[in-house]
Amino acid sequence: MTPVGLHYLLVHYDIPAVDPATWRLTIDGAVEAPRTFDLGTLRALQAHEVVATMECAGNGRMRLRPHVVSQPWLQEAVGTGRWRGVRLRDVLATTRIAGNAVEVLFTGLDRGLEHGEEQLFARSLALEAALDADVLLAYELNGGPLPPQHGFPLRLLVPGWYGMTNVKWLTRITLLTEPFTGPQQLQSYRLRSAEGEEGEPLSRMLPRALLVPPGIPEFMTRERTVVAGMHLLEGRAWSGHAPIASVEVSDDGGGSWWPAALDPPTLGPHAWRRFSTEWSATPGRRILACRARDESGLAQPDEGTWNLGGYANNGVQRIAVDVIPPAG
Ligand SMILES: Nc1nc2c(c(=O)[nH]1)N[C@H]1C(S)=C(S)[C@@H](COP(=O)(O)O)O[C@H]1N2
Ligand SMILES: [Mo]
Repeated sequence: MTPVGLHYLLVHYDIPAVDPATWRLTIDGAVEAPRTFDLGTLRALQAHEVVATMECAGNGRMRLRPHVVSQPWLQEAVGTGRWRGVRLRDVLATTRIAGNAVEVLFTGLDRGLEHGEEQLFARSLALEAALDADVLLAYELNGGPLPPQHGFPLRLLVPGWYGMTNVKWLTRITLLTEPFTGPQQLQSYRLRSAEGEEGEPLSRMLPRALLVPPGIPEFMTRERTVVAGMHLLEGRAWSGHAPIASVEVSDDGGGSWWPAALDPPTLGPHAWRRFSTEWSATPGRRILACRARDESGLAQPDEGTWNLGGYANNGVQRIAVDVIPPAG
């Protein structure tokens, strides 16, 4: 589990200051009767908990060449939280959805300018995906109230999907009879190789494995130093498409690989899996790497594919390590 203060943050505009006493959630659009909920009414509904790994679609962007100007993530934009709230489908069941509804639009309270347009952060989901039993309107994270920076008082949580799906500071849920065409849907979060292309929308997280870097870092380069001998290497692996099938580790930058052991999925189907392996470190310069494959057959590429937004770069992690002889 990621402690709340160590969970990454991605905030497009400003964190809104919300008074929980006057906050309301509105359900409208293609429904029989629009509905409004206050926090107390939502909390009185059946609660549901999901442990989910969330990763920003821009994680790994800094490793793409040429450089893409946006949030310059290396590989830190991922975290695993215990989210508690109500099932979206239970909330939607309090009114009748029109037969011609195709999408559900989620609108946050945060306002800003982007793509030359003033907007509230808003994203949609296909109705079928929105009705999944693990899709939550979350009001708690890791046993405490949702902190302001993570969407207080209520956020959407769609396990397995890239971060942008999980709209924070929810104020409105609208049933749509036509696909949403707002800027966060049609301009951002699409895989495009050139300007003007329509592109593919991003959805579920691609597989990725990350090692806990062994030894100690050098201040500037972040390269590691370890003493020769046996070391336990461990890390976490996840995919939004299917359970992790295998993780492999290398100490020669990916020339040769050996399998790591996977822990059982004790945190449930939507959380990362721990992996570990023994490493016999011999003196010299080593490049550690790891790569995951999931049960749908998706595997990490050596290098991610460049795209305009710098999204979904799940190229393998590489860690430079100087292995030094034991003292004396
Ligand atoms: N309302 C709103 N929701 C949002 C965002 C935002 O800027 N505004 N950022 C999105 C993005 S891009 C990501 S990666 C996740 C990050 O969630 P976290 O900050 O709680 O980790 O929230 C998503 N939901
Ligand atoms: Mo993101």
